[in-house]
Amino acid sequence: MSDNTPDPWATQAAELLAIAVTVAREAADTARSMRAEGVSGVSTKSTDTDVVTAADRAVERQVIAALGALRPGDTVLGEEFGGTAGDGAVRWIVDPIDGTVNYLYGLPVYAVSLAAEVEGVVVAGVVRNAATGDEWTATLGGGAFRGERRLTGSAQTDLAQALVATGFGYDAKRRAHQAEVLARLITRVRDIRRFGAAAIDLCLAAEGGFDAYFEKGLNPWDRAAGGLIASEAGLLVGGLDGRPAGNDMTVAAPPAIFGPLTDLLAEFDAAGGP
Ligand code: LIP
Repeated sequence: MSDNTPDPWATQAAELLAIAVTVAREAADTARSMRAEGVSGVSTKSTDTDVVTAADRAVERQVIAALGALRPGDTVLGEEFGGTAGDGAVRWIVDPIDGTVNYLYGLPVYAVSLAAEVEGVVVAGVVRNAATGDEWTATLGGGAFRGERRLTGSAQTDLAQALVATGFGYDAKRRAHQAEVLARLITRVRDIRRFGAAAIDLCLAAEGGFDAYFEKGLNPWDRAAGGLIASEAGLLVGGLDGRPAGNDMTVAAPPAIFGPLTDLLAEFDAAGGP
């Protein structure tokens, strides 16, 4: 390939990101306008505190319809309606409203998260805070951005000085285990933050808003776009014991503290429990 021949992967990633941004912005407008009218259609899923609203469902339907028109044949995996049929190499992964409890209470920390996966690899992602309009994007190998600002993550080298974000599941038994882990970790780091939206947590870690983030129990839609944004900002993103990020654990941290943090989390059995 000559120097000025565009990389077909980069070209495809840029095209998919442009679609993701267009669709996510329209979806975020819907989420915000529905919130302004008041929350409706509230029901629960895995527990009495795991809520879903009419807006979650409406936004996901909107994303599915928009992608079906722009990219017929692609698959869409979403939090509320699962996977749609598709025959192409591209799968879209969407959380229509990540931070649903924040949305329910009117706290301005909830996002549309949309990622494009090609042959199993996330190559483009956007996270848009629907309440504030803050938007983070990334393409594989193309860097991570908040608006036009390139993100480089935290340069923290001392875990004891690290500001660490996390989150908790909806099941009381899992929360009890997570609280035990937190009680042991909190004396080993600067402080803890809990904002309630994994996709935004990963983006704030990408911009150095906190030094690191970890959470047990994230689904693909929580972490697909934010995980790419964090890794393209220079953070290591993975699980414990050298495993990739998954439902059992997602950790995002600068290289100097990723090992010490994951070692402590493994010692505290953070990926274990219910
Ligand atoms: C939320 C995550 C958050 C986690 C919450 C919840 P949802 O996703 O983004 O990190 O701590 O318990 O799972 O339910 O708002 O889409």
